[in-house]
Amino acid sequence: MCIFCKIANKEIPSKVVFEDEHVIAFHDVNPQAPTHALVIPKRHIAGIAQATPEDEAVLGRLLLAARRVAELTGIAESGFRTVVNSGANAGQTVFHIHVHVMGGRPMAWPPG
Ligand code: D5M
Repeated sequence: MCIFCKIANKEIPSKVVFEDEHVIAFHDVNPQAPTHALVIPKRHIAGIAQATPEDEAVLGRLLLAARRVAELTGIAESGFRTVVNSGANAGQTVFHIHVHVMGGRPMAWPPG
């Protein structure tokens, strides 16, 4: 079982920000901003590149949960960034799809 499936199953502890039937959000262990959480589906999907039409609803739920995380962590009004890395070359290291939610500092563009 992958590490994020273990977090979703509570086999590995995490600092949960938000959870419902379909998704769970928790603080990133290696934060890149004052607030940095990850939103994942409880059902394993490796990444955007592996998503199918069956995943349409849960992919929408991830972004709505990202908004909820921003509200709960107090970064919704000041602005926040959502990132989904897809593939090793893009920086994906955990192959269970996750939306990074980052805020609490100004964000530069383009990203590295
Ligand atoms: O992002 C993967 C992210 O997952 C990276 O920012 C570290 C984070 N990570 C890895 N293991 C854990 C645990 N156990 N708890 C919380 N956060 C974790 P990527 O886009 O794949 O590079």
